[in-house]
Amino acid sequence: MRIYGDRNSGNCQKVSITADFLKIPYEWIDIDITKNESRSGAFLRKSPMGQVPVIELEDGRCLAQSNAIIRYLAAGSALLPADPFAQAKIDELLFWEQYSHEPYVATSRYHMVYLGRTKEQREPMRVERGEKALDMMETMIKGRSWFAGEAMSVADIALIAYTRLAHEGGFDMASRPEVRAWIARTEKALGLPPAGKH
Ligand SMILES: N[C@@H](CCC(=O)N[C@@H](CS)C(=O)NCC(=O)O)C(=O)O
Repeated sequence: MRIYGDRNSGNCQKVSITADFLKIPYEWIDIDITKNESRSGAFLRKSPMGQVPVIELEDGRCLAQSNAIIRYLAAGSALLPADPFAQAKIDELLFWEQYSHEPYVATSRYHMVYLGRTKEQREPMRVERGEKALDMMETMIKGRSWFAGEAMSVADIALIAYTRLAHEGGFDMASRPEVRAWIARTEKALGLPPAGKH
């Protein structure tokens, strides 16, 4: 399998974290999004969506969208239980992450890390909604170890990717002790070095 990605992108990190945890071998192909490499003709033939991550299987089939990819990689493993309702509860969080979290937390980070904006130059609407998403996580994880079910799942991987990097987007996690404890727990379970200030 090949993973086309940008190492600094949380969406791409979801894929390498899942593959590493499940010991799925892969070749990593760097795509520099700042040079529009995901919009080249060769890349668009793999995925017309023109974004990373994309995986390419040995038979040439390609799959885009980080959460679709990690769900595919995790099929049959402990990260994705077989029970349909348990899977749907995981999907609930994967969709929520993409609609209510990533566009605000990840994009604010993108503006600061990739575009070099200051914290003050972030878009107020994204900051407000990002803060709301992080508060929602604090509520959801209270009294639980993992976001879905009784064990770590792909939902935790999808959510940790940008949450552990939220400080790089100007978000202060001090008022979210439950989320900080979950980040530490999940990083440990995944064998990840701590991402830092949370
Ligand atoms: N919903 C997509 C989002 C992918 C995405 O936004 N990728 C960014 C990097 S994090 C990208 O490729 N940006 C370059 C571009 O859009 O040209 C996913 O979860 O994979």
